[in-house]
Amino acid sequence: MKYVFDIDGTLTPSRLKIDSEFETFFLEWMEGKEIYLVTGSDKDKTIEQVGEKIWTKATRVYQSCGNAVYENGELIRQIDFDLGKDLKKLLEQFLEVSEWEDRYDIHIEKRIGLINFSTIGRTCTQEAREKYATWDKVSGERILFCKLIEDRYPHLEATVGGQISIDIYPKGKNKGQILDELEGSVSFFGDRCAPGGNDYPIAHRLDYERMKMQRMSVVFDVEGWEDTWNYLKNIK
Ligand code: M1P
Repeated sequence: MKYVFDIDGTLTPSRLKIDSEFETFFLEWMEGKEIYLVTGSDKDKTIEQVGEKIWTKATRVYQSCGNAVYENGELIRQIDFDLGKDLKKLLEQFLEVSEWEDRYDIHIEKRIGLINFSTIGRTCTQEAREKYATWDKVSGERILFCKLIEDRYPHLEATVGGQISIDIYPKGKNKGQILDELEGSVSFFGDRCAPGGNDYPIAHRLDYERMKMQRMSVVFDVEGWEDTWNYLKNIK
């Protein structure tokens, strides 16, 4: 069995460090198992969150939704994706029309194979982040922006990942792509498994392949890292 874990909201609170007791448990739990991490985030932020030990102990780490792949701490593969002038203009228009007023820096972040966009800005405080996330649930801003991007650029995909931002990448270059190189049974843990979430492509593909009897799989649609921990206590 291969175990695949999303990070924000699944192994850690969104954009925060892993709980230290859970870290100790998880490091022991990883022993002798094939563990894969997949996140929209980049390497530095992931290490900041789960720590170097978990990051290097994992069999493979898929950063930027699988568009930058690391093994034993080494980058083994990546795809390029440039923010064109036209998309940049559209994202700037989003910043102009958004009704969210409390703004910070870094609205457009270029990562390997992925662009991360946030109205509030990546440097926002934890408190502002929580407020935006609550407002976004009601206003549906991020879902709307994703739809507008996909309608205008059919060759791109935009998904809601964590609390404040959206991830944009070439169509098909989503988390589901990692299954192309993972043969056999897979257990996946993610907190954004509903349509529009960045765990959906992998959860949906696993469900589909299970129904078609092409692969054995279990999808754990978790409500947070505590939920993941509870499931793992029963998996030896
Ligand atoms: O891994 C989930 C998401 O985590 C962050 O989201 P946010 O800052 O919106 O909470 C980002 O790194 C995002 O790219 C990533 O998908």
